[in-house]
Amino acid sequence: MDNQRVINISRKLSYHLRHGPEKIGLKLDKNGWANVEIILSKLHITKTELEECVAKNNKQRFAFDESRQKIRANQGHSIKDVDLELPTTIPPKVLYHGTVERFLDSIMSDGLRPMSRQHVHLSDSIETAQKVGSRRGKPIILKVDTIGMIEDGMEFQVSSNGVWLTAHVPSKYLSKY
Ligand code: HQG
Repeated sequence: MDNQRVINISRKLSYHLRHGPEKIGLKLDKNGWANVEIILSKLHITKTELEECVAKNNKQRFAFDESRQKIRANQGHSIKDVDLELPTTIPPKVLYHGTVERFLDSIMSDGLRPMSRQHVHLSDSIETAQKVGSRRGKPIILKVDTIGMIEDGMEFQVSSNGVWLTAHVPSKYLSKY
């Protein structure tokens, strides 16, 4: 498949597996898994094409189950009922979040909120945070003091594609990089 087709299919997968499964008559189970056959028929693609999209996705956004009959998104869901059941994990001492200037006042008073997603998304690399922030303009990188958060009882999970997730980062754990 050419790259553009891989990207187009991946965008549809991202949308249906994280935000709007019902738009194509798909159901996600409580752990976010969807039936591969239904996706193939609704998106008019072959299993080989789907497998290529999963393998080539630049952020490894999707995963098959062992039987390869189910697929789910590794992170980024807005659907409240989906629980990926990721274990609580100790992160590196510092994590990063890329954002833009216009959100800073609000973030510094209210902390980082999940907004429309289930979790706040953080990364262990400055480079990734820069890419995430650049989606919205000139990136501003915030450092998250994870040690302080853990001491105060907050928890982290890491998705299988390496995105760190948490419920809320109060502003006292945030500083500008
Ligand atoms: C901001 C992409 C005002 C936050 C990326 C961000 C990532 C606040 C935006 C993943 C705020 C939410 C997630 C507050 C947070 N006041 N603004 N209190 N708290 N914000 O897209 O982290 O391609 O939901 O800074 O690569 O940008 O989808 O989060 O700018 O990994 O796989 O509100 O999405 O991955 O935006 O990106 P998002 P994000 P995928």
